[in-house]
Amino acid sequence: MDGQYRALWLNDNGDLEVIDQRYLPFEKRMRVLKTANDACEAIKDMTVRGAGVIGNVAAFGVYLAAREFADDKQKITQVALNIRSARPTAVNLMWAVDNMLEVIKHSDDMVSDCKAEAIRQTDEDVRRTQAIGNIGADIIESIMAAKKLKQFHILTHCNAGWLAIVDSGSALAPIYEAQKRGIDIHVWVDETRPRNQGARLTAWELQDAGINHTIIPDNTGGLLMQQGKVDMVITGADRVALNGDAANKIGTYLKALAAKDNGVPFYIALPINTFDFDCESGVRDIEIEQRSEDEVHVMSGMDKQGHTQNIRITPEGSVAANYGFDVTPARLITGLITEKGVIEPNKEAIGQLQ
Ligand code: RUB
Repeated sequence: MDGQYRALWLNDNGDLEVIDQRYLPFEKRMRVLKTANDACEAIKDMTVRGAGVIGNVAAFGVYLAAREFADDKQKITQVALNIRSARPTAVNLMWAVDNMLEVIKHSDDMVSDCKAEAIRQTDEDVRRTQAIGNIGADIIESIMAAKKLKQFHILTHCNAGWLAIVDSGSALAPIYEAQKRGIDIHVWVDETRPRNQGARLTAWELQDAGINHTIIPDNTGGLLMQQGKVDMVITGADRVALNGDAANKIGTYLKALAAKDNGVPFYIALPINTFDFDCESGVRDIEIEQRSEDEVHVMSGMDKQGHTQNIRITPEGSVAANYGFDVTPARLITGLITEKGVIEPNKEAIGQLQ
């Protein structure tokens, strides 16, 4: 499993190597994860992020545990459960670890079986994102035909590209596919405070792919929608409940409200393993990660000398709140673009995917 557009791969020593996303877009630095604890820390400190990739790194983390603790099933299981709780909102993490635990339960050769299962899960994501790309690009084409557009303006929030899920992303997959089909596409990229996954990661991906894009402060989307400058909003998701409510990066909900008010289609793109079929109501039940307030107080960037600097942007002593995600109610979502087609955001349609 290698390839230009993967955020993780096994190196020649059988260790997991990942792109350290904390240094992008200024530096493409790799980090080698040799132990299960390395994998767990990489998820916690956001060396890797994005629901899909978090799940993949967790699966390989369990393989690394199998390599470390040989035949000690109990220890491997305990370490796996620790990885499972590294971040609370993205359900792909729990899905991936639960599948690994199932393999462990029935395995006589845990190293080889865990490795095979982690590779299988990751390769499966590649097929999922390709299908999402095709289905999403069909939607783009049909909106363009209906509105007789020559250029298509699409707004996205956070990063749901190949850095988030191998190897063409969820929300960005239709954009990559549209580019392949020769569609003239322009992307409004929400900066996505406080960690700026949009400004740093989505912009980096789109620039690398030669896709026309404009970075906008998070509060700009509503104005652009009022002015008719957005033809579609598309984001990824970290967990979608049985009733169609969708958790994604903080700020997504406000974009969905603005889209509804302005008649702009609002789509969520996700692989089936981002559904949480046990969660009846997303707004009521999805746990929202709260992160350190330092992420709000301190910004990092590159100075004129090319050195990464952290600077404080708030008064010393002020308190900050840092909710990582919000939940967009199903009633604001036009459709859920999955590898199995566009699903209506309601219990009847989602329940059939189980
Ligand atoms: C990432 C985020 C992304 C989804 C995309 O948040 O909200 O939109 O994870 O999911 P963070 P996918 O950067 O805090 O992990 O992996 O399916 O594209």
